[in-house]
Amino acid sequence: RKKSVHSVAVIGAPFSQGQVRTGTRHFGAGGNNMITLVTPYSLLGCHLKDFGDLNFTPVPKDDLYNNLIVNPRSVGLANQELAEVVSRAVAGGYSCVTVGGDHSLAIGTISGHARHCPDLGVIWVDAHADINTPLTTASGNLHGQPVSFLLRELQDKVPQLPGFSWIKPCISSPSIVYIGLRDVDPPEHFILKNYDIQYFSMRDIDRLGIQKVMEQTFDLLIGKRQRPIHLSFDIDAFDPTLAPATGTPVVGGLTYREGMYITEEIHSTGLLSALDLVEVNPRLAVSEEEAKATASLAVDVIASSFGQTREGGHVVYDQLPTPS
Ligand code: 5AB
Ligand code: MN
Ligand code: MN
Ligand code: MN
Repeated sequence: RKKSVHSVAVIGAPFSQGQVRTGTRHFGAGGNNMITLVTPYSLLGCHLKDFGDLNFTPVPKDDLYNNLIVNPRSVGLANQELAEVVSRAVAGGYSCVTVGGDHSLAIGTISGHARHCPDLGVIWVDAHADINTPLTTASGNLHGQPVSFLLRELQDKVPQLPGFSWIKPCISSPSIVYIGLRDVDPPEHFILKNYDIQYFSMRDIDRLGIQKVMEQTFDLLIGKRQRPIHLSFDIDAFDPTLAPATGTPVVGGLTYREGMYITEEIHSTGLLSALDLVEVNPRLAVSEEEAKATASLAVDVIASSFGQTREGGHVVYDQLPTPS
């Protein structure tokens, strides 16, 4: 296993306008959540820089696009601001953790990351493919569409939304691999197949096991050459029994062990350069326990991505006490 002291920037992106439920914004990196986040980091010996919660510029009159797409200008501007912060953090030598917020913020984090690391590869862990275009979405929610704005191959199918003109599509279809899919809309399935985008659905995980899935993921993304990894982790990839406090839960998700295996293996590559942890929404929990369980699962994902291991080797302990 590789071991290195990371400088980790933690950015709170309390942003929820990519979906219609409120609440996703209340799991930021700042405020009370910092307490739970700092503990595992300091244990891991990471140098932590807290960027606090970003204050996104509000857009007062943000009409629907096409009578359907919700908050396009707000989502566009917030992501433009987020991309700026992420690219500065990455350029400054930090690995960048963005705590959401809804998944539309991956538009900004991946754009910002790619400005400094144009060769990055994306691992998208999610129940959903989030690759609807503004013309295929049924919900109108931008958290179900971020990948469509980022993929070069798809751009002739994507209209220009108000607030989105700054976006330069920055990843090619061979540079993204999905893990955990189990709720894919028909147009999304068409896109995945037609553009030859690689994915491991829950069915694939059932068939192959998580170990082979990770092996094949790395073969696809870093088999030919080393490159920075952007992990975009939607908490709804986990089974809803583990992560109930999220907006679009889907039965039949990842177990805790599968989730930890994914992040441990990603850490072991030594290539993790940015991480999004999104769609945690304590307001949707029916009890305090549900909210806490979901948040603590999110913390485990982050800590494990940066070196916390189940076998305990991440804490430096190299001398046994001797009886005197
Ligand atoms: B999430 C759906 N495909 O487009 C849509 O949580 C769900 O970021 C999107 O993965 C879920 O609205 C977005 C039905
Ligand atoms: Mn998602
Ligand atoms: Mn999802
Ligand atoms: Mn969701």
